[in-house]
Amino acid sequence: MTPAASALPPGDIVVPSPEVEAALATGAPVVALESTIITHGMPWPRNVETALAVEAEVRAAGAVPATVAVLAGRLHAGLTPGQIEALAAARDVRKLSRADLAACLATGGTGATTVAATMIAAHRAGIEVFATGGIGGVHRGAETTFDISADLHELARTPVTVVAAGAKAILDLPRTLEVLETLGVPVISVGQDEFPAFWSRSSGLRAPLRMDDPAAIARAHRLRAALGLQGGQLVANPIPAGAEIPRAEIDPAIERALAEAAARGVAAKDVTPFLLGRILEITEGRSLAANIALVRANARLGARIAAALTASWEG
Ligand code: PSU
Ligand code: MN
Repeated sequence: MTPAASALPPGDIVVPSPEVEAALATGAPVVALESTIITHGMPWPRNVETALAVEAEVRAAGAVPATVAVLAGRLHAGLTPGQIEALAAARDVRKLSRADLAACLATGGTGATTVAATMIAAHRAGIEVFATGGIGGVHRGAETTFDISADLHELARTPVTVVAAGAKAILDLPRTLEVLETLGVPVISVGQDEFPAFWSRSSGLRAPLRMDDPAAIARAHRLRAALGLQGGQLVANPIPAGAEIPRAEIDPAIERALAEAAARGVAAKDVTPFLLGRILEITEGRSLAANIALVRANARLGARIAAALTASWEG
């Protein structure tokens, strides 16, 4: 009897769905998806509809979706529709980042994974590509609050290629790009030179890198590993043109939401969900429609990169 060992779950720490397990065993493309966007990023029932639609996008593009979450102390990569629905409907689900993941497993809790925690789970499971909406970054006013998302540090250390529509425009985008550069994270825009700003295609900032071909992005992923470099890549995919909210229209909503967050003293993990919720109300749902369109587009691109990773080197 070794009490310490018996406290650990049998097998690997990440529990793949049968579909994900089969795909990984045969080298078929798999795309990880996060769950904080379901529990903290969108209201019911659009959250569950979106989660299922995003999975369908991955499948339609020829890859297997692996939505990541902690359910009753087990870290899952690949959920059933019923599990996604239960998570989306649950109240008081924890928001798990690098700091909280093991604690949630240890206490048998249920939690949704952020970009950082989803990258950790994906990597442990052997999944190399992950699609989401927008990563966390340097918050405005970080010079006094020190609020910088753990997502940035995760990109610097965990070798997963993350497809996002840039960083959310509620953040300080120039400083977010500066920190990513300091951490040695490749930031690759797709289809345009500019770094996209989540709801808008334009941020006014040039992305450090541009690659329009998913196969080149896949090769760069492999070459980073071959060079012995830690960490992943951030692929910045602009929101589809027909779905975007131009900056001039979204900026006033962002300013208002930020002022309200400051007035109410919203801090730490609550900042991003609060801002997303208020911007949705202020824009009367337009921000949510844009968010859904961009996540779906990112799922499609993620599937193409995952397919290229499984193809030959020339692929
Ligand atoms: N993208 C979205 N909606 C979200 C998030 C991303 O479209 O809700 C979540 C992600 O899980 C990301 C998190 O990791 O917000 C960032 O939170 P924070 O700023 O507290 O690190
Ligand atoms: Mn934060």
